[in-house]
Amino acid sequence: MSTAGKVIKCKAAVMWEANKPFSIEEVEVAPPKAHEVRIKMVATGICRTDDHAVTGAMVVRYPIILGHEAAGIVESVGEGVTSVKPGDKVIPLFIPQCGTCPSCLNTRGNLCSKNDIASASGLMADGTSRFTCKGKAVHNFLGNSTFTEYTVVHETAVARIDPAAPLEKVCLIGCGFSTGYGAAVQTAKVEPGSTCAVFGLGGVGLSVVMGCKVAGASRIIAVDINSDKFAKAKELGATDCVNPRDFKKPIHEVLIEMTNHGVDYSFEVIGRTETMTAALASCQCNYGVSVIVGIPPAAQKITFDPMVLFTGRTWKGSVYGGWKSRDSILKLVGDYTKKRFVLDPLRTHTLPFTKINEGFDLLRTGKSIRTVLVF
Ligand code: PAD
Ligand code: ZN
Ligand code: ZN
Repeated sequence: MSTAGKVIKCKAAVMWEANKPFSIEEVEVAPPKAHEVRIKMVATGICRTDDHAVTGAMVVRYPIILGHEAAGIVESVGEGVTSVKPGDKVIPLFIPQCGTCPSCLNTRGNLCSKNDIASASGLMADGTSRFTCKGKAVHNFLGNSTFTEYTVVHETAVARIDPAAPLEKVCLIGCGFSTGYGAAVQTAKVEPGSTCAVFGLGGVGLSVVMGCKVAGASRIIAVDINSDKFAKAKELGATDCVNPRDFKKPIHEVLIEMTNHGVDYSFEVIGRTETMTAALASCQCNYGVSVIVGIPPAAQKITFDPMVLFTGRTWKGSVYGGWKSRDSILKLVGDYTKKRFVLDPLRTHTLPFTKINEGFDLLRTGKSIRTVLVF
């Protein structure tokens, strides 16, 4: 029997307040309104950004259903939706692409102004939620929410993909892989023969390493305080691995010594202010480029000597790897199916969705790269 137009009762992992375990609850998911799409989730990765929302490092409104790195199948569509139809395999997008805002219209932009990162409303465009639990409205996360059997997103925040794509793998294109890979090939535009330093070797940082390698970097220095991450970094293209805890001097001095003058490109893929300034100081003083990929922790500020930028360095940020989300998903999934890059090394664990708390423990204890939850 078709569920279109009806409220669906299903399981979701609800976060009622910060720093608590996820609670698997029965929720009601309302039908999609005009220009919205209801998706049946098949697989979702666990990204550090979800954990930032748990700890308060990223400000969100509770109760909330987190998750933003997923793949699923369209269950039904609201009035006026033309880009996807029921049965289509899709990836929901945590950065929409409306096509009409300044960033969407500019060839260099990708952070659509309809994004919900800074505003953190947790609501659909009409100011309401499609989720309720125990009679209470539940917020969405970045217009996405994938830790649920069904979700509703705006049609500008969903992309149809090749029906042959394996959803438990390509879900990582929804965030971690594309963010890291794009930061290297698109935001920094790493040049052949250059030297790179990647701070933080989680799923996103390792994808930066892959991007630097594809771009032809001759030296890729992987930096992490957890040396267990080094084997995989080497497998994916790192030429050197450095643990800042093995040195008495600051890590930027270590990197400057290793490269004589500093790296051409550095990437902060952790989300800490001190590593953001360390990554900046590690790049060559005149033409070095440093990219912030890690989410800036809420309410923290950076103070730095402007001489660091005056000499010529470039400091920039990168959200979703600089990709225009809807336009790029089809190409990224196509490149994956053509084996232009790998995703398997990023997925270290696969768990049933209901074991979500176990998945977060693996991330917090540094044991996983990506855990994929399957429904
Ligand atoms: P992760 O937690 O899997 O990886 C972070 C890595 O950093 C781990 O291996 C840690 O051991 C390491 N680390 C922690 N502290 C230090 C330190 N002081 N020095 C060196 N290494 C350290 O996270 P992830 O790969 O899922 O995400 C990384 C960041 O990127 C995180 O802040 C996340 O929120 C952000 C992100 N940004 C975007 C975007 O669009 N910009 C998208 C997705 C994730
Ligand atoms: Zn993410
Ligand atoms: Zn836009």
